Amino acid sequence: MSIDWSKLADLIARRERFAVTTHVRPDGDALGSTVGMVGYLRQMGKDARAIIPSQTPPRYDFLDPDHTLFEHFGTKVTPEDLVDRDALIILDLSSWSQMGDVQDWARSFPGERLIIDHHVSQDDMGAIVLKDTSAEATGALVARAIKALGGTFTPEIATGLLTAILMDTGWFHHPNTKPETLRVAAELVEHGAPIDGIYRKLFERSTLGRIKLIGEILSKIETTEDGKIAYSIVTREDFVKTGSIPADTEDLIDYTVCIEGVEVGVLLIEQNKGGIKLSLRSRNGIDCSALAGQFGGGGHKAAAGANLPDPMSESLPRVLAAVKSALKP
Ligand SMILES: [Mn+2]
Repeated sequence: MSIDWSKLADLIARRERFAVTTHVRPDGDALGSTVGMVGYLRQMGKDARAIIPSQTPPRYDFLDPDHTLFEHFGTKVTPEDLVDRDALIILDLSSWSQMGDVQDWARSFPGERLIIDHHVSQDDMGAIVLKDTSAEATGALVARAIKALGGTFTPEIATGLLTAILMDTGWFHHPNTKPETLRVAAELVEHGAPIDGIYRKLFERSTLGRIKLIGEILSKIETTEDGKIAYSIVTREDFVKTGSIPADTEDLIDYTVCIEGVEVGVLLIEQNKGGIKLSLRSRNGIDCSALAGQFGGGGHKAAAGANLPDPMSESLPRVLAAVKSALKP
């Protein structure tokens, strides 16, 4: 699938003051693609601001070393501060619910909206939609857009976009990794993205709390259905006991599918505000996006998630029942 980027070029030509936003609990692709898009808009002489709906996880602070780029909606920036924006670019999401606290402002935004995304699930968000569900990362789409429109990869832009691609491909081991992924990554490295530095920043700066949280999750993993389903849970008590925070759970779902024979991995995380964050991973073709959809969530075929309103005691059996029926031929 290749996207016609002229709609993005037209929007950039028509508008001057951009807000770029992404999803709640932003990951490497969300933040990295935001760095790339804001960098490109500024390169085009535009006024561009990065509006992030949740606090930036500390492990990604290298993407904004001076703390001048990411503006946290609700604390650092309010809707009143954004009345001059005339275009909104939405990255790495296609459903209102993924916008968190930004949702109300974005819904009533009077200017033009444009979405760049690779997720399957989709709401009608009244936007120009530039989507490729076969793309490995939104950051890869932003990289292709910048190339197509004749922009330049600065070291900052290259670092953001490479981080996006690395995280959404699992550092090139997920099946979404294609020859083209490696080519664009090589180009980003040539333009100053430090792949070794990015690795150290992301994976060799764990807090003791996160490492202890990994221990909790591993010690609680169970399998069922002849080892085809592996699941674990994180309770609020686990955060307190280990000294970790909810952002420390990123990627820990991956341990569930490390076990031989597991086809679906499930992780349920109690949220501080109440309710449960569900993460799903699959091997052998089970559709996680459809499974998450049963709970009002979405995502990709091999990786998806949802927010569940009910407590662990009700949510866990309900999710496991849904996964079991998805396994049935
Ligand atoms: Mn993504």
